[in-house]
Amino acid sequence: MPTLEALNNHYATDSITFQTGKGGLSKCSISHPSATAELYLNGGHLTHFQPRGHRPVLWMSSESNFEAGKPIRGGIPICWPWFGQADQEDRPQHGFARNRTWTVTQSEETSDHVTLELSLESNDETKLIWPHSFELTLRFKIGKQLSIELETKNTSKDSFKVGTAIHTYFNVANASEIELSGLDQVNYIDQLENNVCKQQQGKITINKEIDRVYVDSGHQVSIVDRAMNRVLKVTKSGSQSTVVWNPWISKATRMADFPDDGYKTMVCVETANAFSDVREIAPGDNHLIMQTICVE
Ligand code: TA6
Repeated sequence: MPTLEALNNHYATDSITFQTGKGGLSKCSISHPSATAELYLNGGHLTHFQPRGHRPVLWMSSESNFEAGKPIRGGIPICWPWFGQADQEDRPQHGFARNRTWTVTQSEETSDHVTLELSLESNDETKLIWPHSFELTLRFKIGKQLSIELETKNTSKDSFKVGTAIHTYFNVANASEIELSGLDQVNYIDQLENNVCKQQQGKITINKEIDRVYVDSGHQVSIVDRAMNRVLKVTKSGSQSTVVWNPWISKATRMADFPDDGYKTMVCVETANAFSDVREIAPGDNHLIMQTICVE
């Protein structure tokens, strides 16, 4: 694990610095004329994004763990190489990429944005959890808008299948007052009703727990937040499944790293390769999945 001095010598710019963050974890702080942001190397986890002149775009839990090897609650967890429960008891939900320390490989600054690239490669430890060789590259482009790209390269001799979610927690004024548009008439799997398949009728509103995987959908999703006087536009590529989640009251109280009233000010809209949208990657091939967030 490189020291902060080494990270700053190699990758600091006028707007990018590396510091000790919460829990003593290494973090990258970005303060650019176009936006501010924060990213923890634990999980390659973006915990803050705020374009100049706007309120923070990402929701963060005040009760989150900040401990190496544990997922951070809020921001943008990277769920990989599976979405949801693993097929084996002793494997972590949503894969292990969000629990590993990533390596910074590139940084760049221009007048309108900064880019940061991190990597995660297979090793003996990861192979005990998931017996494949891989190279993951995570690219952030941070400016007036935010894009997150995850590239999976199969460096094995055999094909493998990956499930993924760019599991973004959005900050909203009041979850019960927002509307999500863009998924009208799209089929979804309701994870709260034994994964029964339903069809979305009109805009999505939230007044109870919601946990849905919209399938066969490359659509843009707009989070209309009138109370905050903004629309968050979520577009994507490399994904045909979109997850929408809010734990609401009882699930929020059951999560130790989630404040009891946290459900009121967040909604997850996740760009995924989930369920039938998992991707098979042949030896030497790669798969790119990307989410872009614009604030209007
Ligand atoms: O966002 C969909 C989901 O699979 C929900 O079912 C909920 O479990 C959420 O992810 C959070 O999962 P986590 O493992 O981060 O607690």
